[in-house]
Amino acid sequence: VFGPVKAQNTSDSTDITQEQRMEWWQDARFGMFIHWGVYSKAGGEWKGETNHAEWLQFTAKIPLQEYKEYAKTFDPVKFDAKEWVSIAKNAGMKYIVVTSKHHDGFAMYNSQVNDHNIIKGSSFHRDPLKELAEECKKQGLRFCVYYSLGRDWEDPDCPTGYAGNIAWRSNLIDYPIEKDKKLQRYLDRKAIPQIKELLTNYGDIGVMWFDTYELVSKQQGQKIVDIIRELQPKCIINSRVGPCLGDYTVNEQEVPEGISIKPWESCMTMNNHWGYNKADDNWRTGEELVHHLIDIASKGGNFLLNVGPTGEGVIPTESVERLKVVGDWIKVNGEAIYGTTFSPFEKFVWGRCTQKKENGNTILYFSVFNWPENGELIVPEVHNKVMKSSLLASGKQIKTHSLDNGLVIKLPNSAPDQLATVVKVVVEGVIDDPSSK
Ligand code: H79
Repeated sequence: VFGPVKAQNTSDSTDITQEQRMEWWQDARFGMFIHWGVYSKAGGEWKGETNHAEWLQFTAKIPLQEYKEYAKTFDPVKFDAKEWVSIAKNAGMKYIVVTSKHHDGFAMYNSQVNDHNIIKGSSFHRDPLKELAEECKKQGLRFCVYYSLGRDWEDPDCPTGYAGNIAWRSNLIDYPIEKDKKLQRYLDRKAIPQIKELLTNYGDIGVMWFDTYELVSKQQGQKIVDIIRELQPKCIINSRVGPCLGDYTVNEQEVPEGISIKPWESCMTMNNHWGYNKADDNWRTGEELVHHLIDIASKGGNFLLNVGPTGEGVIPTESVERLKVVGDWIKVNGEAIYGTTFSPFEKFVWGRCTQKKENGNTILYFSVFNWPENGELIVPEVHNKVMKSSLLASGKQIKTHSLDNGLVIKLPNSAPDQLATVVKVVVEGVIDDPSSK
């Protein structure tokens, strides 16, 4: 897909365009987020409180030395990279994004930068990122890493705190010079060397997924972008590397209302926590997840769905069950998701649409959430000639006819798929997208 790349040290002068870099990602549409670390062992429970998760060190106010002692007992003996990657693959996911270092500053890989890592600071002595990277390669998924950039509770120079008590740098007229020097020291001593390790020792990294840059300046973020472009020009960078930087924007725990033609992603948990919380049984249903995936695809975005494996290294069965529901649906209906682009219509009350262009025609995929009582779907303002229409799952032909105000699709009396039935309609030519109306 990509021609020869010439690594240079600014983001704009590499020979690979952003569009080329984003190609696999835009086709992929669906990935697995994995929040896993020392905190997973507690399962959210600390001294009787049960509402902690990946923020454990902060929310339970655990002193660094005590957290380091706790890390030494971390020993996820049941961790099996092959199992995790298979679960993602069977769910129809095309990439995984795994926490290489969360806010606790603990590297979940073999880092030479300091001892706060899984090889030197835990009982595990294996490098799960290496195992996951190799397994992804075997099974054909892209390996991507999460890195907490602007928050690190191990490094004395990195500003601590959270969104509630730290202002965003862009809102500060005078960001104190000494604080900026400290942040720079942390970047030079820890973050940048670790980013280089990740980009050097784990083969191709699909995405560098940064989190929390609140106090990182545009120049500081740009320098990190330049380093990544130099080491791996094909690596995609999310927007949380610094103000107004990166290849695509991130939405956390929400899906935007409308369509966006610029690349974007929604990351979401299946229950109320990112990291494993054994007391949290507020699970979304498989159906909700399927609908989110379709909704996001219809708006031109990617869905990054989270799992929080246990301290033993096991993805909770509740998550696996739900991923199976999504996987079973996508095995039959994946054509309506992968390689599609955003809907040419505003969203419908009965469902969503994605599309693909092919030989001068447009393939429309209508995913029906709410089956119409009269068996008719109305698609307003479509006057293109219909070449073919069928149910995607069975290939069964269905009838359509045109009215002055649009296209009418005749459906069977009841929904063949309770989660979402996809109707595939091939029309001649193109359909204007809503932004051009
Ligand atoms: O990694 C996940 C979160 O830990 C991280 N981003 C996602 C992908 C994140 N960092 N900051 N935030 C999310 C926003 C801050 C949330 C908080 Fe809280 C609300 C901090 C304190 C109150 C969540 C709830 C953490 C503690 C309680």
